[in-house]
Amino acid sequence: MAEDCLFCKIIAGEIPSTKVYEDDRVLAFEDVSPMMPVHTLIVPKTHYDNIADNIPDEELGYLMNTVGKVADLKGIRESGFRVIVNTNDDACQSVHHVHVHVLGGAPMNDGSPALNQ
Ligand code: DGP
Repeated sequence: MAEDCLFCKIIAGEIPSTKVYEDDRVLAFEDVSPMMPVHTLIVPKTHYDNIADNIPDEELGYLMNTVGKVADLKGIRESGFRVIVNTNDDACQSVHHVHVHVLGGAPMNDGSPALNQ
């Protein structure tokens, strides 16, 4: 657990969240400020600052494979969804614990706020 990391505190249950999926390696929970009808975040329980933080291949693969589980749980596998991993300042990463945004539940295009947020 990294000191002063918001998502580490959510993982530890110190800050409440609306859980979508959890196992021993990852937690998926609803974004507090949803940009789409479905907006779920997936985090590894181990702290990494961002996707370029030398995450072991197996761990990163597990994180990304959780996307499909979340899509099923949220009912958006067939309709479609977008996955975003903001990284550092130019991409407006605000929480420096790697997280995958899963966005869906309505049609998107290339000008979607989900890409321009
Ligand atoms: P990013 O900009 O990629 O770092 O996204 C961080 C997301 O985290 C942002 O969409 C809002 C969400 N968020 C921030 N604080 C909280 C919180 O306390 N609880 C939950 N559920 N989500 C949060």
